[in-house]
Amino acid sequence: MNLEGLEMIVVLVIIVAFVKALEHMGLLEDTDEDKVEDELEMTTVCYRPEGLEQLEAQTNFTKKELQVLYRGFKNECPSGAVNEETFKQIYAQFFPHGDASMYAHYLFNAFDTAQNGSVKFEDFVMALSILLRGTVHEKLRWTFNLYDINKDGYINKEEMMDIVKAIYDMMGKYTYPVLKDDAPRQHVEVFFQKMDKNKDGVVTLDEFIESCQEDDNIMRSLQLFENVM
Ligand SMILES: *[C@@H]1O[C@H](CO)[C@@H](O)[C@H](O)[C@H]1NC(C)=O
Ligand SMILES: *[C@@H]1O[C@H](CO)[C@@H](O)[C@H](O)[C@H]1NC(C)=O
Ligand SMILES: [Ca+2]
Ligand SMILES: [Ca+2]
Repeated sequence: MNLEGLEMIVVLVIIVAFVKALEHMGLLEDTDEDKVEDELEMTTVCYRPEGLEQLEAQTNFTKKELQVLYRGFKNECPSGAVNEETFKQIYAQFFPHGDASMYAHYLFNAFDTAQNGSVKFEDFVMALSILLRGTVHEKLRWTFNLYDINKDGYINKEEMMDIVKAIYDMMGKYTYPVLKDDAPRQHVEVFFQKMDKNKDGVVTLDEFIESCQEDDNIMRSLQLFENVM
């Protein structure tokens, strides 16, 4: 596998994980509409989602899609909110040969916009709407936010190194045995050569969006999101 291929993994992993998570949540199965409706009505004990109408207006999902998503979400997290541990468990199931805990941690932080350790159904659906149905600009901004671990508006080399290492750990040594020990650092260097236009050592949102839009592979992989649902 060459570095060009690895470049793609960074973007693609999110997609793969999403499709898997959605399948896992039963999203791609047939559901009984009336039953979902009933369950929504009854969910008063622990948690009630904000009006579906409101979410329908805020996201690019139909009411039907939101009902199905809610059902999957509730199966996975009966309390109505996901925590980091849930993310880790879901990812561990899909990357059994590696250690997905760090990647799940970074991904969870990107969903946890309030940064308080819990992701509610509304937050989850908003992020999903951006990733599946948002504009290219919105998808790239979301991805930038995932890589900007300390949320200071810049991606520095340490952050990119942490993300790349987390992806390598998640894939596991057996999946990519040809990778050498310095592969993560090489990958980070290639990433910065491409993205850090003004060579000041950090990648800004503008640099990130501009560079991604110049890259056919990245643009094509973003489009894959659109066919998930
Ligand atoms: C986290 O913040 C959200 C939004 O401010 C809030 O609704 C939720 O209850 C908070 N969760 C925790 C565990 O504090
Ligand atoms: C919904 O889609 C439109 C058009 O692609 C986009 O402008 C908007 O930001 C999207 N909203 C969300 C929440 O995904
Ligand atoms: Ca940063
Ligand atoms: Ca720069």
